[in-house]
Amino acid sequence: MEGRSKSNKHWAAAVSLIAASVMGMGSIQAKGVSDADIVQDAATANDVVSFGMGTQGQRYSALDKINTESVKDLVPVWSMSFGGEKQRGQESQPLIHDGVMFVTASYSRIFALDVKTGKKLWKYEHRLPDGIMPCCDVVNRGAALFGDLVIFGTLDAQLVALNRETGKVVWKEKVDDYHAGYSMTAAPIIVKGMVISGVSGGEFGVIGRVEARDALTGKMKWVRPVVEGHMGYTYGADGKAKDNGISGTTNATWPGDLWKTGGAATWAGATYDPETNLIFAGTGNPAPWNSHLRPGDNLFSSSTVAINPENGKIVWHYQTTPHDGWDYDGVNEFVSFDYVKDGKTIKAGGKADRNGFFFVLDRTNGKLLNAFPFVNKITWAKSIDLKTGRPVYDDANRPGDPTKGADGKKGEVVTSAPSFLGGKNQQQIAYNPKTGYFYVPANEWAMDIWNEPVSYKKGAAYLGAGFTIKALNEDYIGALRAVDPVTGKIVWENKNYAPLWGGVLTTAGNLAFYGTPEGYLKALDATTGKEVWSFQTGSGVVAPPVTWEQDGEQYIAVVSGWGGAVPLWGGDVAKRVNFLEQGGSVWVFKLHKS
Ligand SMILES: [Ca+2]
Ligand SMILES: [Ca+2]
Repeated sequence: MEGRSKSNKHWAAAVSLIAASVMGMGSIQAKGVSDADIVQDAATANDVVSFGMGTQGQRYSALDKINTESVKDLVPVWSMSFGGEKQRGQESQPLIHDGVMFVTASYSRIFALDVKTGKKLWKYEHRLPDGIMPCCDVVNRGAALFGDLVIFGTLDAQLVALNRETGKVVWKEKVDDYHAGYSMTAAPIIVKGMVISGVSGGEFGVIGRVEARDALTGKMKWVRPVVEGHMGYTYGADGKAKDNGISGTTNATWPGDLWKTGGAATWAGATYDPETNLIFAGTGNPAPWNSHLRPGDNLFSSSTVAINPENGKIVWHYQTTPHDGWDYDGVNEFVSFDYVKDGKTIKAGGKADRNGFFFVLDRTNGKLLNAFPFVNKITWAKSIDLKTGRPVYDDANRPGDPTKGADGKKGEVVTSAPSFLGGKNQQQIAYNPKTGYFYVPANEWAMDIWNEPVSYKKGAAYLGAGFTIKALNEDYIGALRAVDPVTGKIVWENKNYAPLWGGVLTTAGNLAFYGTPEGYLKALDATTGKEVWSFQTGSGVVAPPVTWEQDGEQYIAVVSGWGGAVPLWGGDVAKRVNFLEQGGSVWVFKLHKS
């Protein structure tokens, strides 16, 4: 009887959806990717319709046909080149829906490919103007799907929505002025029919913010700046902006006018937790880098900010590096998970911060539950005080004030670890609920850093700092680490010569997949860290792998193409890895026998 009544209910729901679409009522939910598809993405194996393989960002799949035993039979099915002379860093996560892969590439390109054959269905190349100013290579991290649209951000700070079947532009919105240093590299996410996006440009004194637009039309719903002092807005049907409250309290944590060019770029986008109905956006460094110009915490820079999607207001924030002086952007993804301690389950989130500490927060209120180092060397702080939630600074290790230097132009040089490229940077962590571990692509490196005088000039680098990055060890920089969020212990590690720059995928098959700049896609035993499979993709992997099921078979896909921030900013490390070759392709794998 129960089965009968269930199917009746499904039938009724289907009829009402058809009716709604026939009558032009309701949204486009009956066709293409719906809000429900996105909210359930982590639980549905036959598609990947969100960045993070679920908006909570766990990058976990319950698929286990590919496992520690069978993975030896994993072979390539096809590979497709992004072509052209435009290679450079490929940091994109593919999306999979209805047998089609949507994958972005360097220079604001996107491809639609048949997932079983790699056949190109369409390609869109955004026309980029001269004079774009991406700080850290011409990368893109992925698209969002909603209804019949595929939506992505471009290097000239636009959002573009294409018809997923034809690749034709449906809407295009300018987000901001690329002449002022704005660009977009993050994958947008979809929350309740809205496309949620951030901005890049923290090295140019932009204003970090989170925007929500109607995903079907591109029209603004709200904007929330993440630099204290700036007004947020909501937008009515007429498109007119309405004041929605200032973020924070003007000048409470910023001196003078510095908040007007305060940085905190939201360049890595956001995650969304349907259980608490909160958007978690990471924010970048306060601008400029020279911290002596801006005494105070400089909210909401270098933080995780929780935003209510219904009204665009900040519900809580947690600042991982108050008064940052090292370019420790707090943009790294905040991943929702169940934190089980002393028999109690807490709705928590985990974040492997650029500053070298792993933070566990109560995701309902932002309270600190645990914090511990996930790299071997941290110089800027001695620890994170679990009572106050604040770092215990080592004041001697803050780069000096240039006005106190011998010539008034260069502050005291300090050696800081991690380097500003971070204990972890854009390469995404994964959480496996079966092992209870987070998998963190970590890097061990330091930098000599010093401060210099600087003033804001539109479109010019706004750092007030000089630096050089160096390795800490001869034999490795990168290390994939399994960390236990409860004990704060590194359970195992697998070292890598070059710095790791690609995200992680973990599965119920007890595997952790990740790529290396040396070109390998690897699978490790998720419990022990032992390598069980690897494949050479022909160029460095700096992107996160995904998995899904197609016609009963489990597939893995990853993008290959060395680049990103390391070759551009890496100093001694860039020289050390200058043997790595560029590329630009996507690889798809499955078991050759099942
Ligand atoms: Ca799915
Ligand atoms: Ca930065």
